Amino acid sequence: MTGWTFPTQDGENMIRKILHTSDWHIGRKLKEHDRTREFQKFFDELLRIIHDENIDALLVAGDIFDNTTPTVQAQDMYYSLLSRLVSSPCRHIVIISGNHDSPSFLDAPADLLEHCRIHVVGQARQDPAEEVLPLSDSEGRTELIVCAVPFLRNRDVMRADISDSFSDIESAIKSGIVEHYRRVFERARELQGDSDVPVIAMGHLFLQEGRARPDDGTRELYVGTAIRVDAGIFPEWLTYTALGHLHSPQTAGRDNIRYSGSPIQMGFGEAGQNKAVYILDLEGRHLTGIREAQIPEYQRLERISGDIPSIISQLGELGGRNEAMWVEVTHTGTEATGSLHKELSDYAKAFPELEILSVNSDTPESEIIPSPDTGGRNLDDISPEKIFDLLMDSKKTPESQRELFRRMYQEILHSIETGEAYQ
Ligand SMILES: [Mn+2]
Repeated sequence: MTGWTFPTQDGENMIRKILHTSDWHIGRKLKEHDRTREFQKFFDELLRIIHDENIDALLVAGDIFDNTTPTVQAQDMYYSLLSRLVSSPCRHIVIISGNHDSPSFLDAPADLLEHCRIHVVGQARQDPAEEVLPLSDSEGRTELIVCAVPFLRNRDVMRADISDSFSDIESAIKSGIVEHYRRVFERARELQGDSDVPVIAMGHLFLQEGRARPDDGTRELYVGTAIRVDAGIFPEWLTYTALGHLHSPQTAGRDNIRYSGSPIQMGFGEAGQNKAVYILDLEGRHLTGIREAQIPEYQRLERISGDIPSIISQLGELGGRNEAMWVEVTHTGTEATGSLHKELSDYAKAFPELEILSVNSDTPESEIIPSPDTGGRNLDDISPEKIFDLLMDSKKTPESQRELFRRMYQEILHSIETGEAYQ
C-alpha cells in the first residue's frame, strides 16, 4: 500500500476489481427459438459475481443488443439489469455500442443513466477526446479513466481529407480508425499525467491477432471487406484493453488485450465451448491479475451428423441422457431425405427433453441425384420404371424405402400421362 499518492492516500476508494464482458446480443434467437431464459440466467450470474467479488467497475464492450431495433422484451431485460446494477457494489458501469447496436438507441437514455453512474457511448464522438471518461470516487477524485471507444462505422472515420490521399477505401478506413484511437489515447495520457490512476481502453473491432470461428455469430465488420487493425494501436502504458466483437474469450497480441467473448453460445458452431467474463485485479495503475470466470452453458447445444441410421442412433444416445438440449442434425448420407426433419422430430418425441432445431444436408447434389448406371444402354430403350430402379441402385436406397418410392413414382408418371400434373 505504499507509493500511492493519487487519488486517495488511504486507498479506500481505489479501483481494485473490474469486470469485463461483451457481446451479450440481448434478444438473439437460435433458429427462431427464444433465449430469454439463458439471458436471465447469465444476468443472475453476472450480479452474483459482482456481489461476491465486490466488483468496482463493469465494462461492457459492445453488441449489447442483437439488432438495432430491440423488442420491448429485450429492452425490458436490459433496463431490469441496469436497475439491479445500480444497487450493486459496482460504482461505475461503462457501455459502448457494437456493430449490432443502434448507436442512437443506446445513447437516447444516456443523460438519465449518467445519474446512476452508468456511462454510455453509443455514437462515436466528433472529437474522439470526448470518449475518454474520467470516473470519480465519492469525494470527486478521478479513480479510473476509461477510453470508451464505440464500434467505429465508416462514416465516423472517413474524413474527406483522409480519404483523398488513399488509393483504396480500406486503407482510408483503417487509417481513420488508427487516428481516432491515437487521439483518444493522447487525451487519456494527458488526464492520467503521473498519477497512479489506471487507464482502461475499450473497443469493438477486429484485431489482426484475433480469431473468429465459423458460425459463432460474429458478423463481418464491413460488407465485402474484413478490416482488421493491429493490436499495436493500443499503447503499452494502458493498464488493460477490454474488447468486444469476437465471440470466444481470448488474448489478442498481448496478455492484457482481451476479448471476453459472448456469454452464451451464439450458434451451434460454439456448442460446448468455453464462455466467460474476465475479472481484473488492480493495484493503482498496475494490473496484478486477470481471472476468467466461467459462465455455465445454460442451454445445451449438440451437433450430430451422419447417414440416417447413424443419426437415429446418436439421437437415441443423446435422448437417453435425459438432459434438456437443442440439436442440429447434418445429414451426410445418400438416402432420400425429403421429410427427414419431420421423421426425426417424430422419432425424438420419445425424448421430451430433446428438441431438433435444424436438419441440414451436407450431401453433394450429384450424390442425391446421380445418373443411373444403364450399362451403356440408351435410356430410350429402358422403361421408366426400370430407370427408376437403376437410379435407386446408384443411390443405394435401402430396400425398405423402395416400394414406397416406386408407388410415388408411379403416381407421378400417371399424373404426367393424364395431364393432371399440369392443372
Ligand atoms: Mn458480437
